[in-house]
Amino acid sequence: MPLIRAEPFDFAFDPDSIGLVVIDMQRDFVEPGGFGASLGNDVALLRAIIPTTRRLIDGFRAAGLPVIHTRECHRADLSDLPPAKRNRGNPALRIGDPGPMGRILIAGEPGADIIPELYPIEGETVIDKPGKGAFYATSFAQVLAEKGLRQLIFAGVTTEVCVQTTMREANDRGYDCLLATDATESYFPAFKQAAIDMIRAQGAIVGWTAPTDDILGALA
Ligand code: TIU
Repeated sequence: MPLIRAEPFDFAFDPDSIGLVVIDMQRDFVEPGGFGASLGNDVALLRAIIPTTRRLIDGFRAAGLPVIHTRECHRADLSDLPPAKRNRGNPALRIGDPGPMGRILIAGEPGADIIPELYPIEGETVIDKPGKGAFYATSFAQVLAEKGLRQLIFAGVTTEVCVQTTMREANDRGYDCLLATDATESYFPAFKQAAIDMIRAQGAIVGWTAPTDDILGALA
């Protein structure tokens, strides 16, 4: 089996069962005026990973391997938005409120869509998810089974929230998970580093980590 040079040790993979999962690269998280900014965050930090994530996506596309995208968003009637989530904290705008990019984190609104730089191409699956994890209340597990995927490379935002939650969900379901360290970002650099450290600690207790160049090198 081919190997990705990774931490805490090399990641052996089967090209027939590996896919890329790009988490929540939505305008609402990486552009001003969206959900991330409404929580008081500096979105500029997240934009730095766009070129690397693009290279990773291009590498999977060139190798003919699946790319799956997720979007954190809710129905327009908010029926899948628990009050506990809507009311959390003291944001400038709550989920469902009108903002400069349409209603915050609502499916179909411009802000909830994936940024143009990383937009899915025809044939790529997009999973809309009401939670932080991609398995909760979605068809994600079914899509992975249909595609025969057992090994998942992760990119996207934010490292310690939706990315880590989804990796933990996947790990418990028996998937091998690897995080692309330079194609993920947090509003809090210390949290990104802590998430990376805790994912690969204890002999890859949640999964592996590797930079994009090492992932692409192994695919090629
Ligand atoms: N706030 C934050 O860091 N993240 C989220 O709310 N969602 C995702 O991580 N996608």
